Amino acid sequence: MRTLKSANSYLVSLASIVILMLTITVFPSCASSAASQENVTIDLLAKDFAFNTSTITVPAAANVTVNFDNQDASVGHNFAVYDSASMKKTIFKGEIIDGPKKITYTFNAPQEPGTYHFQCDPHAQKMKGDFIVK
Ligand SMILES: [Cu+2]
Repeated sequence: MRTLKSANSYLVSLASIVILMLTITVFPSCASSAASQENVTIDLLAKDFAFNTSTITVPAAANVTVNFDNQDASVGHNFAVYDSASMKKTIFKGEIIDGPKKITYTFNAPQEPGTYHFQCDPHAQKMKGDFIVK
């Protein structure tokens, strides 16, 4: 009886140690994924009805800052991100500003890596590109 009891308490201690070790092993990965939310700044220029880039790449879930510079006088441009060119899902839609003017947009990149779509809403046929999340 007594040996059985001590064997049981030995098992309980062993289980506690295993749980503790699992907790220690799992927790740092949670901490590092939270810390991986990076800050990214993109300088984007709109001039002569064109963006200065056709590809923007950011890390997943990044805090994105877009310094947008519309240099077209009396023309309204913006920056917007969608799931695709068919615009089924809006990731971010920036305010349209008439140039010459600058504006700072901030938003969170999608968690899911993939190739998304960015554009200027009033000129989506010409002013567009790939918004890549890695
Ligand atoms: Cu535009």
